[in-house]
Amino acid sequence: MSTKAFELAKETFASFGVDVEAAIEKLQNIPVAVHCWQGDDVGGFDHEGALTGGIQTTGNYPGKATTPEQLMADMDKALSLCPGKKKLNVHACYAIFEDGFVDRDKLEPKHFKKWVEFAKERGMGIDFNPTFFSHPMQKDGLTLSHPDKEVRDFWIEHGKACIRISQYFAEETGIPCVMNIWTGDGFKDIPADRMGPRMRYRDSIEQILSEPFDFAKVKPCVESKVFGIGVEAYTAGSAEFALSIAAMNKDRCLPLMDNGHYHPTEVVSDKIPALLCFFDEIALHVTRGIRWDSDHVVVLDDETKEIAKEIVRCNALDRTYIALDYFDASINRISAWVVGFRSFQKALLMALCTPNAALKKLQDESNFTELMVMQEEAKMLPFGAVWAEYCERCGVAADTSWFTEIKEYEKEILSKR
Ligand code: RNT
Ligand code: ZN
Repeated sequence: MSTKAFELAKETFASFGVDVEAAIEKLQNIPVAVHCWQGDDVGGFDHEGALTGGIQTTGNYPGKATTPEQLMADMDKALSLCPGKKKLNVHACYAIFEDGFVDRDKLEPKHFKKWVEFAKERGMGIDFNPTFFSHPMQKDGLTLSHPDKEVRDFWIEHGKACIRISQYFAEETGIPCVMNIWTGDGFKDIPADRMGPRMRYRDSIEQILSEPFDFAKVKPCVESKVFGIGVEAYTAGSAEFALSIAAMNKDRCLPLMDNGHYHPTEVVSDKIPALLCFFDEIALHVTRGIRWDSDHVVVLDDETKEIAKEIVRCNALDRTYIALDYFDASINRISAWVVGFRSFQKALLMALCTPNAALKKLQDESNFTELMVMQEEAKMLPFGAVWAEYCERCGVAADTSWFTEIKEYEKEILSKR
């Protein structure tokens, strides 16, 4: 039963030409991928030891998941507190070895059977990521761009194995699988050869993409980055590199933008409409960098809202694969999942309830004074009442009572690990 506040809000939005019922319905069908790696600080199950290779988690909050069962249970808890449509995002290092360990170049679909069961039981598709870090074959900070062919070949085989696993995910779930290639390949200090590693990186990615797959089902992406920890001077997979390789292989590859991977004054919200002019589909990692690619939990800040607005305004909801990508080890990890997911849902809801058509008209008529007035006015529309109604319809709490559940889970389960 909808509240009085919602009915009033609906009228207000209608007077701005916004149909909130349509917005709510749309939002319920926008898949957002939830990254398994928030649950264990990007640990995985195929190795002991630290996260290496250009990324870092900080913090040591108690209760981290250390087994597939724990990670799945924690994810379930998080998913149950989030409204909207979810997709599962798994990294190759989360392989589950039931009949013996194999290295990353030998991974097979069977090592992810449990994840498929988990996703199917919850009606989710699966996105996938080869893991080019936290492994001894990452040598001298390099994988696919290493000068030694043996190193490159190991990682090319890993990439190909992941294509086959992605195809399996898509076939099992009936939902396309986005497979994202990100490596931290780079140098700590000024290199003498910037092009060589990129030529090798290009060749390696193209070899991975030569593995047969159905592009309607598997969506390989290349994710760029400006720099990583320990490799501050040079990154092989720079923005220009990643965009160009996707553009040159448009029949089998998409660009992926992570909003933590650019210079601090660059914004992905402005890059989305630029790429949509050239690519049929694009992929995003939504994160929150503070001063660097710190991967803080996504909150409802201006850029998060702007990213959601661009996807909606460009009418690109079915051309944009949205995934969350952050890892905060300093707070309750389940809460981190929930805050990030709910924040992006709020951003999408606000985008869908913004009078985009009316604002665009003002711009096209060069009515910039009124455009400013209306854009500011739109910020104060009663989004909260619509959010509450949306949560109610999705069967989750609109207020912070979800956090009470997390505190109980922490007391009953996490604190006993
Ligand atoms: C790293 C990239 C990459 C990773 C995941 C774990 O900077 O953002 O996407 O976060 O693959
Ligand atoms: Zn990312």
